[in-house]
Amino acid sequence: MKTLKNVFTLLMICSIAVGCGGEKKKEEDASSKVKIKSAETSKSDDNVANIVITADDLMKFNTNEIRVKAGQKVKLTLRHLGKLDKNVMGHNVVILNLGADLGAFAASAATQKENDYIPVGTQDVLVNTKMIGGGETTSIEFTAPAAGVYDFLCSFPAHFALMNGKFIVE
Ligand SMILES: [Cu+2]
Repeated sequence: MKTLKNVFTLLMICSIAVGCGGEKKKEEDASSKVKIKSAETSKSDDNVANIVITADDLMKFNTNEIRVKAGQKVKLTLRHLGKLDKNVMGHNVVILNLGADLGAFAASAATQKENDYIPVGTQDVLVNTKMIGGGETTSIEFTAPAAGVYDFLCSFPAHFALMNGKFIVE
């Protein structure tokens, strides 16, 4: 009987300990979400750069710099934290090839609504996410190209003036 009681006590302690652990983890998750202010590179797998960029209804990315290593696998996630529709405040991330002209590309892209603002047959784009609206998230995966400083932008009309940055491959 005494043994049974001991086992029961032990079980109680275990479940309390597990319960507490769970609570703590939730708090950590919540705080890590708040901290996403710049593009973060996850170190969990050295060969995968896990980049998260956010954008909002104020026509802004949360960062103007992304850093990865040549040949590294890149998972690029764009989160639109705003509320406005894709037709009004659509956002994407377009990384241009070296040598592409940001202003010229953006001007051309602005005329291509039916193709989600990516010029048909363009040679300027290294990779791009799809265009999303408020509350949506999209991801792409690709292999980082040769070392260099690449431009990235949102190609929704007129957004590139505020929504641009450097994709730096080391
Ligand atoms: Cu945009």
